[in-house]
Amino acid sequence: MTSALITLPKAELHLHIEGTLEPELILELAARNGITLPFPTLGELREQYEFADLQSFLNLYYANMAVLVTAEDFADMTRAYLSRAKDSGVRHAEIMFDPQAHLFRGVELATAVTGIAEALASSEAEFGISTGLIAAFLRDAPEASALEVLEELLAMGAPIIGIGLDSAEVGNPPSKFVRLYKRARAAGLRLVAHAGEEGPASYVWDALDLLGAQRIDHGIRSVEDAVLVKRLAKEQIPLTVCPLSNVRLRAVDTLAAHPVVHMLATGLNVCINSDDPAYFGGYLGSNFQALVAEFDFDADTLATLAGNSIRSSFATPARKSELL
Ligand code: ES4
Ligand code: ZN
Repeated sequence: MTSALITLPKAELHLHIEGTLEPELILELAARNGITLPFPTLGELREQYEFADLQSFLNLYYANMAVLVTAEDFADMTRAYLSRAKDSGVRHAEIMFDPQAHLFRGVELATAVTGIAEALASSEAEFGISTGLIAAFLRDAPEASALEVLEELLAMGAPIIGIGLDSAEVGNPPSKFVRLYKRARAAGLRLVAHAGEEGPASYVWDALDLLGAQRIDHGIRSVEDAVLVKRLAKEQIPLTVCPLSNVRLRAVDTLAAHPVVHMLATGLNVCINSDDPAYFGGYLGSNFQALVAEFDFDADTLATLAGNSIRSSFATPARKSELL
């Protein structure tokens, strides 16, 4: 990444903290916690990082979480991300975590929350990155589970700014989570949702109209519906696009075939994000670099993408104007 691209202030708005677990850290944490992994060497583990679709990635992503046991593990993972994000010129990060994925394997909510929150608390001082934490709910689990976990997060005073919806999209439409989003809205939380990654454009409509999502994670399949594109452009709904993720999970055939250029040309509010950077070939800088290499984006386009990320964030107005 050129120094001009690094110094351009950027916000990362679509990032799963569990997706930043690098293979080296996975092995280190496994050793620290006395856990035997199905792929015990770096070489064997790395061989697993070829994905046919979203589900094949999720299988490895959930399996690798087994090494996260103590609050310190969560804090170490989060600090490692912030350090790498800083190298990509990230100045503000809204970080998702999967509370249910930890609960379901017997790790208490408080362990995950305190560990992540501890690292985030020193992020501005240590890395110059302001942060927000978003609890993402598993759409392939029942809504009742999500509601229960949200109540628990609220009761413990977890420092979350919003909720999201992730995991296996197809067959788990936004309509399944109307009560969850209603409850989160009543609690004053911000609302985002994955939609239109592998799922159809109708899921994007439903995330907006049934859930009240303020931001759409991915949203790339929106381009299949011209009426939807018009609406997204008119309302400037932020779409957190993740180019390397889409290539690695085969949501697009090649980067050259990625709709990001078309999305920008139709006036959509697009920003660039790394999603699960330890799994998809790189952090925010690598995503920008890949776009520059493929599409030869000029300085104006890069400034638009970076500016969109800041404007679409939930940072305070003061922080936004500092970064714009
Ligand atoms: C995810 Cl790329 C992606 N899509 C849906 N859910 C996820 N959880 C973590 N990464
Ligand atoms: Zn995602």
